[in-house]
Amino acid sequence: MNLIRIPKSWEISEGEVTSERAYFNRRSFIKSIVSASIGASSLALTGCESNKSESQKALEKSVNLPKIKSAVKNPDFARVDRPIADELLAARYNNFYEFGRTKNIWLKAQNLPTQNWQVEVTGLVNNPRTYDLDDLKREFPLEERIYRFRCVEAWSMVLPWIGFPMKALIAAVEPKSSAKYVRFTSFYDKEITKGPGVVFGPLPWPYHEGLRIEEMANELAFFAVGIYGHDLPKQHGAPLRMVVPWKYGFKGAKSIVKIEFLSSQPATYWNTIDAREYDFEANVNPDKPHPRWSQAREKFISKGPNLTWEIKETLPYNGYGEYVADLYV
Ligand SMILES: Nc1nc2c(c(=O)[nH]1)N[C@H]1C(S)=C(S)[C@@H](COP(=O)(O)O)O[C@H]1N2
Ligand SMILES: [Mo]
Repeated sequence: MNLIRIPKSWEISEGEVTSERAYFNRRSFIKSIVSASIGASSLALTGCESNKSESQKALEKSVNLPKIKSAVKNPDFARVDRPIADELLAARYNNFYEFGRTKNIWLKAQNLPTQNWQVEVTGLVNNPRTYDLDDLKREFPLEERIYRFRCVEAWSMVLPWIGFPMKALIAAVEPKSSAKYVRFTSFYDKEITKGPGVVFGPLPWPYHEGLRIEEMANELAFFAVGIYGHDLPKQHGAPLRMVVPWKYGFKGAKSIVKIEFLSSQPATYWNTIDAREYDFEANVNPDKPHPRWSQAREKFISKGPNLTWEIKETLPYNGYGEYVADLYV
């Protein structure tokens, strides 16, 4: 298909080289460009290039997880106008900075300790509670939702999440009227994750994100515990991650350990690093360029096993305006 293209150098600077990577030194910057273009034509994207089949087996194992049989397909989100991403491609093209700066962290992310996971829900609520993962899966009916996903770096995919709407958790914990914002905090243990600690200054770990409470209550806002019919692979943010499909991907914090209801707007990870480049709201908007590149178009990734894409127009609110536009009048 003629829309599938090999990246030209100007496109690489827009997408493969992550905005975030501007914080890192020039050497790894250049190495990343080289490995990204090699990656586009070879299957093995792991450190172990000499043994492709071992790496391929490890990748397949990372997604070979228990099926979630109880999830029902939500008919409102049963399809979008473009195909779901190849599962193994989505599983080796991730952002998870705790494990490193490149897209290729899936193998390192297998060190994430997900057993006996607990999520503390606290702050301005009537029913604070610490849930373990089985509580969440049992108490909140699980559904499958196929959503568009758009990274601020201008690549996009369609992903089939399994989980439950955030508004169900809101109903369970009963926020007080003073609760206006919510902070979501990711797992962090630098002995385990070993990602970049310091760049120009210390990075503001743990990864943390925030929403206005009305945004969290919106029909679309979702907690994922699964993807592609099974439990969430570690590289996608196991065992619980946020999915807010009308916002850039960085708003969707992975591997959530804490959810706090607050009276004022919390600081967030990328916004703390560079407020000019990553605003708190971070709604997908083709008319609002990132300071260093346009957001008018995106590189839509779907087919595997190699990394290819089609250029598409970016949609306001990532195509979800009918659900969310009235939050921003
Ligand atoms: N804890 C944590 N959550 C994170 C990130 C991260 O580095 N750490 N990266 C974000 C970004 S920039 C994107 S695009 C998505 C990527 O999700 P995926 O790898 O499942 O596609 O995760 C988001 N959540
Ligand atoms: Mo992203």
